[in-house]
Amino acid sequence: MTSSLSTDLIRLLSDQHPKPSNIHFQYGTAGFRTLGSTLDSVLFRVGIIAALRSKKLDGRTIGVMVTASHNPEEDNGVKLVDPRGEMLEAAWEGHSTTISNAPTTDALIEALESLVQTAKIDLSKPANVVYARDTRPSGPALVSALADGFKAMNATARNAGVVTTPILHYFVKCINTKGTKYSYGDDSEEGYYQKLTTSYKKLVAGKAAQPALVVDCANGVGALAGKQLSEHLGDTLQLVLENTSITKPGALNNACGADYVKVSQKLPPSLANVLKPGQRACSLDGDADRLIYFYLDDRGAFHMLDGDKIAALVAAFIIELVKVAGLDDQIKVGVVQTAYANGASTKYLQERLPVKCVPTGVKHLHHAAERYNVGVYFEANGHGTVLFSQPTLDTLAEYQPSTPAQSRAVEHLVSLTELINQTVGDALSDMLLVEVVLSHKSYSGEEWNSLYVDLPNRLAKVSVPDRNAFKTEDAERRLVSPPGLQARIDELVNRYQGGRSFVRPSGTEDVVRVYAEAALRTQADELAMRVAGLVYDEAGGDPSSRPKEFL
Ligand code: 16G
Ligand code: MG
Repeated sequence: MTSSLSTDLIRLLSDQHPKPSNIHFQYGTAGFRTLGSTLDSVLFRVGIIAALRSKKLDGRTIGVMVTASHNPEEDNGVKLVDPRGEMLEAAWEGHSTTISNAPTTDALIEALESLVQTAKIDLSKPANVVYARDTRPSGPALVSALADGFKAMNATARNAGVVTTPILHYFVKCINTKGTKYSYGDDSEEGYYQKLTTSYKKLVAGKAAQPALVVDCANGVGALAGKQLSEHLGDTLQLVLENTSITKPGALNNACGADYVKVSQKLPPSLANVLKPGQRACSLDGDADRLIYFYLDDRGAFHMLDGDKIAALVAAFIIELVKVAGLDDQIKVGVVQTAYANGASTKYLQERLPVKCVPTGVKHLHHAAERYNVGVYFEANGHGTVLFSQPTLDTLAEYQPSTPAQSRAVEHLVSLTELINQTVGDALSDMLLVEVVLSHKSYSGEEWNSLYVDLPNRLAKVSVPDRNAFKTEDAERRLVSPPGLQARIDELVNRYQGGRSFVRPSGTEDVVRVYAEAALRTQADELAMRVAGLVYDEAGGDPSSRPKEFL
């Protein structure tokens, strides 16, 4: 191990991955994300950054995931995963942005040397990395640029192949806890499926088998994982995998997947002849970290059960188990949401347990959820999980139940801690979690849906010249800049019964997003459109993108 950067090697390899001069890259909410064809230099540099991050953390393994999730097939992206399987520490998002924008190889080497100095990185430490990609066609070339970055740093890198984002997070946590008392599991795909399905089988033992569940795999990596999961589940849960065309050009996330369902509030057309009235179905997104359920009623009308409905279902179930176990004095359950949570869900949850609202993005939700004994967090878009604190895990392990009912409830809680991916939202793990609750409650989709009635709502987006001109406060519920715009939004909102609307800059796309809800469908649509118009006029947006329809 040397104690300085191998600048000759970095130079040689960096010259093969030049930065395009006209693009500014930004490590945003979900890492770097843009057109896959522009990301070669970014991937090379992320390889170097991952190695440095590992050295900084004494050689602990860092994860790198190459994916653009629910975004179009031509997009791609990359994000780093910290050693406990959680999102990269915020300061390093800034370092990553700086390094990705160094215009030349010389500037890159200078930026790296400066990072080594300021972050006090001991270069003699080892660098360990595990990486994976989704099914995007641009993936293999980008992964090879990434591998050049590892090579430039002489890092030990393990290729985990083509897996879902949550599986990569799982690997990172397993590798870093191996052989300790916090060992999280076996760091293999087999280990992941075994862990999920073993706990699932325990949780539904003795319950009547549920009717088959239709799974829309978004023509992405969830199709591969869904197949393996299904094989491990055997007869315990029949999955009907749809939208599994992972090699068909243009198919990924196209008119299918969790984002399509959530934003358009429609059934993927490809399922029109598959889904029977009353049958449960769900959609994963392109990297299988989001989940949205839905069903058609007897009249063929579409009903969506989004992240908010999942949070309500799951939180109520866990609270009940804690109570039956006799642990309600010791284990407090709380929920974390964002401004996108449907107002009706917030009301429902607030009547039952503590609820906190935080800015969009998994890292905000995850950190807030860590403050509860059991923290249930879900974004309305279907990304979420449940975190059990270490003291809570210890309580569950040590507790001496005094009745068979208490004992059963504790066993179920322990199995839930195994079933639920503790690192990040995981569509497959969440799907099994939902199925457990539905089976325990004997709920149909319709019964689940009737926990509360969603307020009609609408999402819109507006292209503006500079989304950074939009600044928010109060967990993104109010705009502080451009000045005066919030007052005009308030004035509009007041004209609608049950009206609520907010505007925020996207962290993943060069747009400003608008959310609106109101008591009536037509009013929610109208409010969203009018607020979007206001944003457009304020920002002097591109005429071709003046809001005409909802995207
Ligand atoms: C990313 C985030 C998700 C967030 C979304 C918001 C992660 C893993 N995912 O998909 O949590 O809801 O971005 O996108 O952090 P936006 O800022 O473009 O609205
Ligand atoms: Mg995703």
